[in-house]
Amino acid sequence: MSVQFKFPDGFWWGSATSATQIEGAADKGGKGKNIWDEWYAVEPNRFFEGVGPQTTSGFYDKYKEDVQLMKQIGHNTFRLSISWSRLIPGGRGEVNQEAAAFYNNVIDELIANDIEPFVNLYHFDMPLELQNEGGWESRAVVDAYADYAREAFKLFGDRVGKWFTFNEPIVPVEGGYLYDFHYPNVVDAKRAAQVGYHTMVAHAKAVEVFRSLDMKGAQIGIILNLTPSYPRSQNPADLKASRIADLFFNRSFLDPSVLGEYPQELIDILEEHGQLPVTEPGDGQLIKSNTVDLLGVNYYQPRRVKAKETLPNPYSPFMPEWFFDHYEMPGRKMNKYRGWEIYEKGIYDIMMNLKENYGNIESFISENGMGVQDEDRFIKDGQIQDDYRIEFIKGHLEWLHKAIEEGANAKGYHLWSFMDNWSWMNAYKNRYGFFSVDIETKERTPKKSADWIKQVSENNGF
Ligand code: BGP
Repeated sequence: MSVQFKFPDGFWWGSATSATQIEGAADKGGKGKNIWDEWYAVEPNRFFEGVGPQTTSGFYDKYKEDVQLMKQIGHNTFRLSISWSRLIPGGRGEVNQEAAAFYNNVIDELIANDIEPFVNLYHFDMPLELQNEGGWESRAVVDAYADYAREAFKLFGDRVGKWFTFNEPIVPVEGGYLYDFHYPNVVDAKRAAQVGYHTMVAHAKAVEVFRSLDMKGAQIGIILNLTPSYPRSQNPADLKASRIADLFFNRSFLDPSVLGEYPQELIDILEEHGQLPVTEPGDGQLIKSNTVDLLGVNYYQPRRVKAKETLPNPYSPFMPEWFFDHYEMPGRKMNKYRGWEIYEKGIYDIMMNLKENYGNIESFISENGMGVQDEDRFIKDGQIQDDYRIEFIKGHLEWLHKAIEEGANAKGYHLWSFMDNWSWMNAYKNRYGFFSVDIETKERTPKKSADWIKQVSENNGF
């Protein structure tokens, strides 16, 4: 078979998941409650078809089977997250030994099957008790997180070589404190800025703890969802709008975690509008001294931006949208199920930006994927024929390949996700997996893309 797009030796082929979305057993094994358990208990109707985080793919009970499936399709790497409220119920204090045993078993099972575990410490899942103390608005929670990270490093650090502090830290800021799609459903930009800032401090503290321990050459990183910002035109007002959107949604985490500093223009905007978060002496140095080794990039869609057509009402509460409007580019390609634009070249633009402006930091695509509704429609010969997903992945891999050829330091590609799973408010609406999962029986069935990725991993290209 001739391989047109060949990837570098040792390229990481795999997929990404998160604890809340795949484990299930939300009230088993001594797990404490997190904000998803609570929100579902309070407002079940906000979740698609009323399905909550108790109903997932059942990885807690089926991880051995899943590791075999990963192996069958050629994964050499796999991302999971640790559930903080499972490992340390309540968020502080004693480790739950049942949870430690569970994660030990999963990690050992992966390694025994030549799949390198990538372990993420936080994927949107604040323990409820800590949320009740103020969540990321509280400085004490930042310290609790650093203690939790220390426990995890000590428990699993002898075997895990790739660690991540956070997945998409901007999402809880947007969802929980700006746009009402995560608990605690606050809409307040100043509080959002505090949450974002404290998350960054928590991240830097965890990196500091990591570097104080003997981690046997392991790397530590962060996973950011980068949405390249494209202006409607090259006129100065559109360019400025696009630059500001980029500051808020990409550079607010990218710059401090990779370069050790917030962009001055972002600080100036927040200061001018009285939105700066509360800081403590020493924070700047902490962030500066604890930049990451490795960057995970989640890429789904770009952001298209134009200058505001009308000035914001000066009496309305401050929002990032004071500075830009979204723009629907005519003719853009869409994933109509998720309502997200598909723009494969975005992956190349991100990688070139990292190369040129972020010291060519070692990176990988830590999530990319296509959520589709009612995939059973596409069953033929007993298999979901998800050619659209194969095309989607190929399109992105081609641009990733080009970036690597031009010197980008990209080491791998993880699909979101290994199997269909519970996707927050959308629950089971959009399916993302290489494997479909029957919600009732938990039976896994490979889609056509599973067979395809096996070939790709074996050939290290396509
Ligand atoms: C990312 C998250 C994942 C996953 C994915 C798909 O933002 O890290 O947890 O859910 O998006 O998005 P959604 O589930 O909203 O369709």
